[in-house]
Amino acid sequence: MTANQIILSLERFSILVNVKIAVAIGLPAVVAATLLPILASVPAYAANVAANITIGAQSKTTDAYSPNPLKINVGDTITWTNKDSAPHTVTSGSSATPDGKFDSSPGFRQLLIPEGTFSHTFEEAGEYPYYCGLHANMVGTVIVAAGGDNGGTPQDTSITALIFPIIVAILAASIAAIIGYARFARKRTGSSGTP
Ligand SMILES: [Cu+2]
Repeated sequence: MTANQIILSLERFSILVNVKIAVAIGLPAVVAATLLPILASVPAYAANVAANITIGAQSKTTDAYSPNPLKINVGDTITWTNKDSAPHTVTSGSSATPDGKFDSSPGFRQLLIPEGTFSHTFEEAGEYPYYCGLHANMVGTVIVAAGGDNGGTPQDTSITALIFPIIVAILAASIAAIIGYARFARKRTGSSGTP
């Protein structure tokens, strides 16, 4: 091996090491950036949450609506579907007294018929009791968290939700590449300086 060949192989080794360093830093950064919003549950996602009025609901109480309680985040929309064969309502309030926050059937003009749906978006955190205007024994609660994981509610996986991790991943990969290149460039200057 000539001196030039040794230097060349050292340089190749140096590139290899720096690529490994870049991958070692970049890969966990990409994984972390992808998992971060899932773990932190960024509250900006407007999730669509499905709920049902269950079969035989009129003879039920806290199990008439499912899931119950329904835990969501601010900005989420719940859509109730009447899976029962009888008409019902989704009316906010307690003790059979409406509080006017939401109602599938104001004045009982439009009942939730079988397979009928009613949607409501929750813009404020808090607990929202509701009941059926026809069968006051049917009761449920929506619990809206100010932000973050409220447990059990699937988050939106649309492209909007992916933008943040993608930006973080690109930034992390760029930083890793710059660090890797800087180390390589320094070693290269050092090896050419000493014959
Ligand atoms: Cu009912």
